[in-house]
Formats: sequence, structure tokens, C-alpha cells
Amino acid sequence: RELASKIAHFARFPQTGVSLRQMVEFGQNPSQGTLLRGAQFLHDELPIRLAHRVVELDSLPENLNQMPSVLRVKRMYIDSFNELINFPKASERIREAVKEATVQGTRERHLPGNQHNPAFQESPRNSSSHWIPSIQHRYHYEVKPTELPVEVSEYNRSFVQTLEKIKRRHDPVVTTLAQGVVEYKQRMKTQKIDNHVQHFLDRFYLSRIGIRMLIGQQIELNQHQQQKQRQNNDYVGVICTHTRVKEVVQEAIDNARFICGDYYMLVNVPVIELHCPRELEFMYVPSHLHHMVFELLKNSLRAVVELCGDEADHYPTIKVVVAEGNEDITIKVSDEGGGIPRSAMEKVWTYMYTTAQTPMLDPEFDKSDFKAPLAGFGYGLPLSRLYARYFGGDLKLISMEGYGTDAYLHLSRLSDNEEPLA
Ligand code: W6P
Repeated sequence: RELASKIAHFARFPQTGVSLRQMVEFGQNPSQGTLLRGAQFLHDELPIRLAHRVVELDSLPENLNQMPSVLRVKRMYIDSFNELINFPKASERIREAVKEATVQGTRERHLPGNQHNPAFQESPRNSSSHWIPSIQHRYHYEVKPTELPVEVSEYNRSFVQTLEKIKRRHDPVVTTLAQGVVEYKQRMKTQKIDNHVQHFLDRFYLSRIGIRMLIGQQIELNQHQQQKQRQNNDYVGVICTHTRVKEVVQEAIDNARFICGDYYMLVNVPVIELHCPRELEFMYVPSHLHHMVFELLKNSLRAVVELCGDEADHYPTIKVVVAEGNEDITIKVSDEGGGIPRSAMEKVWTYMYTTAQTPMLDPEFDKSDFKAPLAGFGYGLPLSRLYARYFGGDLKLISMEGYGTDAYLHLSRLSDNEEPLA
């Protein structure tokens, strides 16, 4: 069909990665003109990324790509793709106005070489990277709002509405796809998913993190511009330029201990010791950092409680050490929860099952009895590793069977890594 060929067409273009630093340079004090350039970048880039996912979903093994839940996910990607390519391009008048204002803003700042800045050239399809300024060109994006016609902010507002709708549509993607994997395993009568499917899911979820990051930035930047309430200077969209590591990790510790005590109905919750340079801060997305550390801690807590029993009056302390290097900030979470047998290490990273649906399919299943496991062998660890890799970091586990496990969360401080786009 016509749509199918459009998708095939867009999927042939390479995806354009953006680094954390580029997102910050771009989003500092955005004017309506800057926001328009952001919208144009996303208008170019998102259909390409979505098309890649549709093609990949289609090329999954026969039994998987026809699962109802997989088809539902594909439908979401197609619908969003459609909305974006049918969204009007910014009019000539809008583009000219932004271009004019941008050039003027640049002249005022006496920055050399703006004629040769690729950011000023018209966009050939697909090379969308030039919408994103490099560090030395950041001032080219200063635009005087008064010089811009009202159509610019109207266009921005309308595009953000489309993005919000798309973001909401894709909220259930992880659980829907997970359901598809469960159905697939039941049909194939296996507990294992093959490497091919595993790699597909890694790519797919990593891509989703990137798409949602870009959409989320654009939405946040528009909202802040609108409200003109940039009181907290540390935030550029959802990125905090001075993420205080100790604060976020302590928050994750408190939350994980609370959840754990509640889940196991503990009188004594295992102690978690934190060693972290007090003033350590770096550029990151605090919600990502919290998410990853929280996930690791839940795993450690579970291991320790299940080793010692839920009525122990003493548990081995879990230790969190934060190290500040030039390249990386590394967060080590150490537990003495008995470790993982070497043969089971790989399983930790596979998309085994999610909590809800397996018991749901069981006729004996009583909803009021059901307790989702606190942690382990769900999607938490593989997704946390993807969050780490998204900004150039990584997550590794070292286990001593019979003793405990060390998790190493490496986070890149350089922030120049472009998004990994498989
Ligand atoms: C365990 C298993 C695990 C996974 C991830 C992090 C910590 C731990 N501890 O026993």
C-alpha cells in the first residue's frame, strides 16, 4: 500500500543521534525560533526512527510478528508515523521569519562565520543533524521573540500537542510487547527467547528511550518557554545540568527500603550504606539515575532478605559506593545476598516475563493474593542497562556465588556520546 512504501522509504534514511550536551546547548533559554527549529528537527527525525521500528517489527520471526499484541504495538508506530508526516511543514513565512531573526541575533553577538554555519542552510531531507547546534554555534540560536510573527508560537504549540498525543499513545508499549513475548513463549513451549529476539528487544526499547527523551525535551522546553518561569536554572527540559548524585541516590535508597519493608512486611529493613562525595554533581536526567539505582537496590534487597529470611533481626549491610572519575561516575552496589550462579548470569539480562500476566492466565489465580515480585528476572535490569547505555554508560554485574553480587553502574561524564541507534 501507499503507506507501506512511505514507511519503507523513511526507513532507508539513517537515524540521527543527539548527545546529552547537544540537547543542553540547544535547550538553554529557547526562544520560539529555537523551539521551531527543534520542531523541524523532530518533524524530520521522528518519522525516520518510527519507520525503522515498524520495519523491524515486521521482520520478527513469523510466530512473533503476527501476535495480536505485537500488531497492536506496530499499529501505534504506524499511527504516529502517519500523524507526523501529515503534520504540515512550517510555512515559508514562518521559516523566513525565524531565519531572519536568527541571523540578526547572531550579528549582534559578533560571532564569525554564520553564513557557513550549516544550521542556516535549507534542510535536505534526512540530514537533520544541522538543526542541532554544536557548542561553538550556540548563539546562532538566540532569536528575539518580538521579531517573530505569532504564527511561529502557534506552530510550536500545535506541534507540541501532536507530540503529547504520540507520547501518550506509546505509554503501554513495554507492557504490550512483553505480553507478546509471553504469548510467544507459551506458543513455542519454551522459557527461553532466542538471541535474535533478545537483540531486537534491546534495540527496540533503546530506541523507545531515545524517542521519548527527544519528545519529552521538546514538550518540556515549550512549557517552560510558555510559562517564562525558568526559576530553577539547573534544568534544561528534563536534564539537570547539576544533578546532585548523593541526593538522588539517597532518595533511591529511601524509596527502595520503604518498598522492601512494605513488601516483605519487615520489622527490620536491611541497612544501605552510602559513600558518595558530598558535592558531586554532573549533567544527567535525575529520573533516569533514580530509576537505575532504585532497580539495583531492589535486587540487592530481595537477595539479602530471601537469603536471611523475612524475620531476621539482622541483615548484611548493602553498600553503595560512588566514585568520581574523569570519564565516568561509577556507582557500585554491593550485597551479600548469596550471589548468582555463573550459569544464571545471562538470564538476568533477558526479557523473561513481566509480573502481571503469567498468573492472570492461570484459572486458579486470585487477584487479591497476587504479589508482584519485588525484583528480579523482570524487565528492570535489562531496561536499566539500556538507560545507562543511552547516554554512553553501562551496567555490569559481578557475582560471587555463595557470597554476594556487585553491580557497577557506569555513567559517562563527557556527555558527548551520541545516542546509540542500532
Ligand atoms: C543478586 C541478584 C542481583 C541482580 C542485580 C543487582 C544485585 C543483585 N543481587 O543477588
